[in-house]
Amino acid sequence: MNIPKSHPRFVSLSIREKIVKGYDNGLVAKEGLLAHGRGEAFDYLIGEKTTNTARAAINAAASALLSAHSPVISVNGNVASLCPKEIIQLAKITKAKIEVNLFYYDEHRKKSIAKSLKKAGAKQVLGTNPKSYRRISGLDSSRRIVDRDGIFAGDVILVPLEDGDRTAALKRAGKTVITFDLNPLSRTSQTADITIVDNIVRGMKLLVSSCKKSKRKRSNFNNKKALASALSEIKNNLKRRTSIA
Ligand code: PTJ
Repeated sequence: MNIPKSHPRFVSLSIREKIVKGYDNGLVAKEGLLAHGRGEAFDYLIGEKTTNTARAAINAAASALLSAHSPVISVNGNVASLCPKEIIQLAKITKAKIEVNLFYYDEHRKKSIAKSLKKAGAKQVLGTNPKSYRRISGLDSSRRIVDRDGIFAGDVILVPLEDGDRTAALKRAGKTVITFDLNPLSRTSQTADITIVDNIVRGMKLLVSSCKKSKRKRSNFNNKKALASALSEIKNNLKRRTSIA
């Protein structure tokens, strides 16, 4: 659909079109369309802009990625459709590996995602070679299958738009977990070490520029405090916009 730039919801509708295109191109799962709708609702609540709390989380994530020994960016269908360019830029700056890892398991979709990322400039995309498959213990979903040279061996893992089970399993495996999740109440948000409560479309761009500026410095980021602050930002935003809140 050709959305006129003058439309008041142009940005949100354009992002929606990216997901629909990703679905049409075989990258996004049907369920990914629903997940996107949930994200849209939370984006509305935070005011469709990057909050101060999200900026602090982005800077902490940049430090963690730059200090990592073996960072990995986990990519699913929604992420591949929404920000392919930024995934590749981030991987380059942080020397991170890119791995396709799906919740709704589908070998064909995995390969399509890897192909699309390579087309966008990725040199190597892990996660499609069965000989390299390893299992993360304590996880029943297909997300337990990871690449020996990627998530399995990694120490700092960026898992955007993730489900809570795997975040917990990755933590149990001793990894530092960074996520993008617009819902500060989700299990992933609550379980990760660093939760960026922002739309990945905005946040990934900022994460890339923060990595460009950042030095490897320790950050004393506290995720529980940041999530409480994200909820306050939602409350304050609602108060500003309504007289009944
Ligand atoms: O491609 P697959 O098979 O790996 O499936 C990917 C989805 C996203 C469908 C799968 O991981 C899933 O079902 O995720 P959930 O459990 O719905 O969680 C996705 C979370 O991401 C939700 O809390 C949404 O609010 C949030 N979210 C959705 N869109 C965005 C987002 N967060 C940041 N930016 C977005 N654009």
